[in-house]
Amino acid sequence: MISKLKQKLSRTREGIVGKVKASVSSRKEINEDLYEELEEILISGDLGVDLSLNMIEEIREKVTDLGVKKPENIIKFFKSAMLKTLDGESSKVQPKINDSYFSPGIKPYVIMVVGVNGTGKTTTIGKLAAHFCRHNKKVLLSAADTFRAAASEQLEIWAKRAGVDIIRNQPGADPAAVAFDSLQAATSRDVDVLIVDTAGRLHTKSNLMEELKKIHRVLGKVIPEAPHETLLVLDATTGQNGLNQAKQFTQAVGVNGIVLTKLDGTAKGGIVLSISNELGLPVKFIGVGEQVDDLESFDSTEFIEALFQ
Ligand SMILES: Nc1nc2c(ncn2[C@@H]2O[C@H](COP(=O)(O)OP(=O)(O)O)[C@@H](O)[C@H]2O)c(=O)[nH]1
Ligand SMILES: [Mg+2]
Repeated sequence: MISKLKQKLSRTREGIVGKVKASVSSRKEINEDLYEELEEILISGDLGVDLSLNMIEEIREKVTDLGVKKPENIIKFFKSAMLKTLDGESSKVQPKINDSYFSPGIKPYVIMVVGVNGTGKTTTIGKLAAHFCRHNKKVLLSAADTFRAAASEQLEIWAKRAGVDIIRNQPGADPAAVAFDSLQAATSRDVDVLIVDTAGRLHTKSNLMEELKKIHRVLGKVIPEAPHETLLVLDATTGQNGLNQAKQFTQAVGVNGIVLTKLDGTAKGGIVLSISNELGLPVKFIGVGEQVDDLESFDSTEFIEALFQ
């Protein structure tokens, strides 16, 4: 498990931890120069300016308090500072994608997936569907991204691959109506989990949030608690921009958790820490590739081990 993650996160491993290790081992003593260099590494790894500065400050205090002299001895402080950031209130251990993911008695469990176009919503839904299926859950997908024909076709391909059903309508159909029909179908077909795909951009951008609110509301008309979970998909390669997107989506429909995709393609995986620090939302899943198995439940300990081991 860790070795797979290690390989998938190799760019961030090299981009942050690799650079920290190199910087530390090239020096004979701990001095201001070193702290500055470390700070730059963290900022360029997308941990965010505030978090990077705080982390260096914390490390500096530990070095002074414990009288640490050798530069390489501060690597373990990095590791613990990162783990501490990830283990804040919002990032408790996340449920694995298995039976324990769902609270007993909730059926259908409704997951609404939101996010900007291209972040990886449809791909993530396909991966989730396949995982849930493997745990003997009956899954239904809802193609409520009706603005591009290609969007529901792509979801259909994933549905076939995962061996699950899909509810789709003509391109241009009212997405809230598709969501409504899907939830009714899920109820009558005894489905365990319904996953609703949504648009990330409309012709008139300002209406996107209204459209998502409408979908959210309509789901709640069929089952008052639905959606039980709203996942926001963020693309790790877009860095700090993602945090602003997150705030908009959260204001519109509320968000229970983040799926951070494309961590395999970036050296700036420090964004995971930034999200935990700034949004107060848990990272529930990480996407580490385009294949069906390239989705992992996020586990802070595994993540940090994969970067430092
Ligand atoms: N490398 C990589 N690519 C991904 C990942 N998740 C999605 N993608 C790719 O990102 C592109 C956009 O994904 P898509 O699911 O269509 O995004 P959507 O517009 O939000 O539905 C596709 O080419 C996906 O294969 C990931 O975790 N890693
Ligand atoms: Mg899509």
